[in-house]
Amino acid sequence: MRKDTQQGLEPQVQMEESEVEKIDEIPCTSNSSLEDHTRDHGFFGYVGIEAVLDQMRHKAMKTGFEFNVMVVGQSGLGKSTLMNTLFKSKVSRKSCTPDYEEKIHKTVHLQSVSHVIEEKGVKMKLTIIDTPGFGDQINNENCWDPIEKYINVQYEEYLKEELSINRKRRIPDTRVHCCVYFLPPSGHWLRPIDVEFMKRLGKIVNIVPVIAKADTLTIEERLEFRDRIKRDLEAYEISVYPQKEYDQDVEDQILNDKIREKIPFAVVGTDKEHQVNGNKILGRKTKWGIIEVENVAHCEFSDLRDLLIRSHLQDLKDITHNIHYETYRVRRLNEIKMNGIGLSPLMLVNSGSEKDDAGNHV
Ligand SMILES: Nc1nc2c(ncn2[C@@H]2O[C@H](COP(=O)(O)OP(=O)(O)OP(=O)(O)O)[C@@H](O)[C@H]2O)c(=O)[nH]1
Ligand SMILES: [Mg+2]
Repeated sequence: MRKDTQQGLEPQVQMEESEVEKIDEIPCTSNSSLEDHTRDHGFFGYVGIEAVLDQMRHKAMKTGFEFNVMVVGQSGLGKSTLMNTLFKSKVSRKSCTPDYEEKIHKTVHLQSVSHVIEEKGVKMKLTIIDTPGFGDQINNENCWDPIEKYINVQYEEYLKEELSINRKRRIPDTRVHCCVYFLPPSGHWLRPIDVEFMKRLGKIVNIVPVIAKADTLTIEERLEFRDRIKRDLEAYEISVYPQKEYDQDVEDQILNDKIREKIPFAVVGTDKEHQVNGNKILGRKTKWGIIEVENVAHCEFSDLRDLLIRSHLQDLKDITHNIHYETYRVRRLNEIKMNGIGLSPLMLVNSGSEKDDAGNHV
C-alpha cells in the first residue's frame, strides 16, 4: 500500500537509505527502561524518533477520517440496496443504528448519506453518494455527465479552499475516494455504455467494478463472466483500482495482485436481517434458502467492504489526492495561467454560489 499520508495527518519524512543516520536499536520494554537508556546514552543515544508514530496515531484519532464512496451503474442493479448493506453490515452494526427500515425507492437525485462510525476510539465519517441509475432513457448519450460533473465540482471546491488566503487548517474533504461501478449480471461481455462510462471515470477517480446481483449467476457463470470482464477491461485499457502503476513495492504488488485476481467482486446486497441459528444475519431469503451477504462462501460483499474500509482506505485517499486531484489541480492552474486571468476568477466561480443536492453550483 502507498505510505504517503495526506491532509489531516502528519507528512511522512522520506529519506534515502544513505541519508539515514542509523541509531542503535534498543529493546523497548517499558517507559522507565527507556528513560534510563536515554539517560545512559546521553546526547548521542536514543532520541525517541519512533514516538512520532504514537503522535501521528494520536493526532489521526483526534481528527478522524473522512471517506467518500460513490455508487454508479444502470438502474435497478441494487446500488441503493448495497449502500444500505454497507451501513448495516459489520462495519457499522455495533457503532450506529441507521434508520433504513423503509422501502428503497428508485433513486432520482444524486444524494449522499453519512454516518460517523467509531471503532476503538477511531472515528470515521463514511459518506456514500448514491446516484440515479442510467439506462432508462431512449438516448443514454452523455449519461456520465452529471457524475463527472459532481466529481469535478468536489475537486474544484478543494482547490478553491487550498488557494484561499484564509484557508481552513483542515480542508473539508468531499472528494470521491472510490467509485463502485455496478455491472449487470448478464454473463456476456461489457456493454459499450459500461466501457465508455468506466473509461471516462477511470481517468478522474478510483473505480472498483462489481458484478451486481451475483445471486442470479451460477458459480461457473460467475467465474466465466469475471474472466470476460477482465479481458475486456484490458482490451479497452480501462483503469480500475488498484492500478498496477501505483504499486509502490513488491509487497504492494503481491497484495494487490491478489485483489486484482478477484476484481470485479461478485456482490449481493440486502437490507433485511434474518435469524439463523440464533444469530442475526444480513441475507436474501429465497425459496431454496438464505443467501448470506457477509458469508464469503456465498458472495464477495465482504471482500469489497474489506478493500474499501479495512485494507485500502488510506491508499484510496492517497491516490485520489496525489494522482486524480493533482491532475485536476495542474490542469486548472494551467488553464488559469494560459488565460492570463490570475486566480481570482476561480474563486469567483465558487464564491457566493450555492449548491444543490448534487453539490453542483447553482
Ligand atoms: N436478486 C437480487 N436483487 C437485488 C440485489 N440487490 C438489490 N436487489 C433488488 O433490486 C431492486 C432494485 O434495487 P435498488 O437498490 O433500488 O437498485 P438501484 O440500482 O439503486 O436502482 P436505481 O435507483 O433505479 O438506480 C430491488 O427490488 C432490490 O430488492 C441483489 O443483490 N440480488
Ligand atoms: Mg437507487
